[in-house]
Amino acid sequence: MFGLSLLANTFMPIQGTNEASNLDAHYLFLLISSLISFIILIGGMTYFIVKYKRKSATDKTAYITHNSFLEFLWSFIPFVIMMVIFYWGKVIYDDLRTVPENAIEIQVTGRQWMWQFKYKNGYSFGTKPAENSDVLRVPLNKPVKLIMTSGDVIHNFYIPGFRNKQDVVPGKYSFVWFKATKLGDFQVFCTEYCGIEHSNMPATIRVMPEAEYNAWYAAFVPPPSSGGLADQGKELYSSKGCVACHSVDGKAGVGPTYKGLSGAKREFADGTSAIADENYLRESILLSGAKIVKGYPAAMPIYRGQLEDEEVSALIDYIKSLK
Ligand code: HEC
Ligand SMILES: [Cu+2]
Repeated sequence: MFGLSLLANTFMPIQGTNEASNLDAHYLFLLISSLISFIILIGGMTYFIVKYKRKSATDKTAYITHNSFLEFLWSFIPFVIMMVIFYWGKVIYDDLRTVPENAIEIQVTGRQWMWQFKYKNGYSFGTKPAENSDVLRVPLNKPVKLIMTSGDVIHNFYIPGFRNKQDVVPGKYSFVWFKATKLGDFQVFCTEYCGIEHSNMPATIRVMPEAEYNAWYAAFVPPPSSGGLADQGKELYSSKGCVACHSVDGKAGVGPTYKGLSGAKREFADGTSAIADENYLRESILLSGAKIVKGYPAAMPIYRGQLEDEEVSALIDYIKSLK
């Protein structure tokens, strides 16, 4: 496997994560096994065409109907190869979809035609020069989770160096996670055609030594008026009236408490249940009627159209901070 990934590294973009090396090895295995099958198949066919060409009108070939052993072999061997490819792919896929617990979370919003990033400490920037343009700083060897949504159409967040790619869809959250294993700058592309300036919305991810990153992160002090993401959420919790029905200390009010809500299993009046992840919280806030928590009245107002995307993200971050 290691040899394969090393070989791939000679003609593929630099491998910035372990996942990138694993994916490359898998890709090369696919490529080489296809190539070998191709040579055996086409080579064999050509050989037989020449060897058993009908040489005269009376020339007759042997009357052969089948060969069970050969037929078994050419079914079973490809089957085994396919299962190896499948299982190997599943292991890599599971890895890409399972975010480590301690991942640093950063909010990402795709817009026509730029990316906006927001850190937990409240630091935010866009990729267009006009508005405080910056690079996305991340520490080396630490898992990072990007929680992504779109302010308009579907975009796609692709980091070739990490082999990580995910649609960014308006109205819901999607994510990518990575643990960068190489220092340096990595390019991000939008890979979902999103309008006339589609090719003009790149971003850069800068992988820094951990200490350097931590110093940079700690140096940012949010203006007193805004605070970090969760602080903004806390502010909205009062100003938007959530406080009237939701407690943050575990006591039930008109609605359930926020304490311990994030990640918990929720049961609904119609007998179904779900885990309170970001998409669930978002739906609960914007379209409260969609799922009614068991034991509570359908009393929550609909906030769709009342809250900006950024405000929803801040509220969710606040709820997540209430362990
Ligand atoms: C008038 C009272 C009321 C207000 C105001 C209100 N809610 Fe609710 N909320 C409820 C009730 C009742 C439920 C449970 C029934 C349901 O699921 O709709 C609920 C459910 C929720 C849930 C799902 C909770 C769970 O345990 O699964 C979330 C998240 C939520 N509200 C967020 C908010 C936010 C954020 C605001 C402010 C922007 C807000 N609510 C304002 C009454 C309210
Ligand atoms: Cu785009």
